[in-house]
Amino acid sequence: MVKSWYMSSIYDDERNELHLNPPSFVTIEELNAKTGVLCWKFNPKDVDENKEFIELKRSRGYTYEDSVEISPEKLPGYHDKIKMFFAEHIHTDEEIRFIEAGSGYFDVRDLDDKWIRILVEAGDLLVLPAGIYHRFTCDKNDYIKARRLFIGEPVWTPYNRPADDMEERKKYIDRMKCQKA
Ligand code: KMT
Ligand code: NI
Repeated sequence: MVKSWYMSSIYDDERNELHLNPPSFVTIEELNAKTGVLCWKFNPKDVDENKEFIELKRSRGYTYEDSVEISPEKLPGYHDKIKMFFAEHIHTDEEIRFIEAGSGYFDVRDLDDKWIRILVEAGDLLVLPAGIYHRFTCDKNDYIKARRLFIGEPVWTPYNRPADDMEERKKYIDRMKCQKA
């Protein structure tokens, strides 16, 4: 299962773990309550035969999927893309990633605007809700292979912060505040 923790805001290399001192871990239940992020674990070797995975895709409407490999050798335009991934942004739809191999960090903001770092590894399925501020970076191993899932025709457009006036951002905030109350 994913590990997550509050991040230090002082760093020179985003590929480090960047714990606070002392570290402040976040359980997956806390992560969901604070941000709406969802996660599951599946064996990447037989995920397509896994009834739970199949049912999850069906019930959440994940009809589209493709696969991306991120490493300096495998991804054309790696340096520019990595910069884009790490710029804080939102999407108008869920960002759904199933990690097939390798590892990396998704950083998400909680409602107090603090960064929570999520380490994803092979077998993790992560769903970032529409409208959540987030970013992605490889870790020191510089390699991740992920399946991208989507509800219907995929839209990957990132809207860099500030995007507070966007409808999906407002809806996300309302939803999270409701859940908290
Ligand atoms: C994204 O949208 O940030 C990406 O697709 C890259 C990360 S996938 C592990
Ligand atoms: Ni994104």
